[in-house]
Amino acid sequence: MLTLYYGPGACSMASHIVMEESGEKYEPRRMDLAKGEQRSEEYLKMNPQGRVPLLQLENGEPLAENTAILPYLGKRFTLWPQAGLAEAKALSLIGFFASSVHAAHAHVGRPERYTADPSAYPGIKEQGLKTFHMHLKQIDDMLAGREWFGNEYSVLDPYGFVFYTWGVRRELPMNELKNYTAFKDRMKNRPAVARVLEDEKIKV
Ligand SMILES: N[C@@H](CCC(=O)N[C@@H](CS)C(=O)NCC(=O)O)C(=O)O
Repeated sequence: MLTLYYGPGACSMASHIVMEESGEKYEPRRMDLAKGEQRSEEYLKMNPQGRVPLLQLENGEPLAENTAILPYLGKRFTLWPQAGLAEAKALSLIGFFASSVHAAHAHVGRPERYTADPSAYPGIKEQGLKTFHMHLKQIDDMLAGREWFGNEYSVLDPYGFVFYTWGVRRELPMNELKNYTAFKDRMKNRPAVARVLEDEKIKV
């Protein structure tokens, strides 16, 4: 059985939704990130980065990073765009989400990663929020005239959904992003998404 280590409201929500969508029995392991459970000696042995998500495979092997976990789960549960260019585009979007959108948000929540000078935190947070908001607008444009990020529902959608919830958390004017908001409503209508939102106690 697969084991998923996740933190409520974290980027691991994407894998959490995928596991719920899959219908496969799995072991969800909730981590209290505020308490630092991700930095316990035992957890660091599995993921030296001290981050979620972490997927533990049936043979005990750990797999870290959204960029690897989501394609792996997508292929396992046929939630992955298979055709040549569709797959390349999926990887392109996952790369953008992980390295640009998530990274911009990290400047808001974790300014200490980017400077040793606490007096610089406000400027880093402010610019991070601006960049994050700019990326959310780009995502809104990508969704124009589309139901899902790919031609069909896939692992890209739960990942894209996470950043909407973060926009709400940071009190950005998300309702102005019409395509993204309609996408969020479609996601919320999926029973697996509703279960995860309830479990992680996320209002969106
Ligand atoms: N590059 C990693 C980033 C994972 C990541 O930053 N996870 C955050 C939650 S969204 C985390 O575990 N934070 C805990 C910490 O930084 O201590 C990925 O995409 O999987």
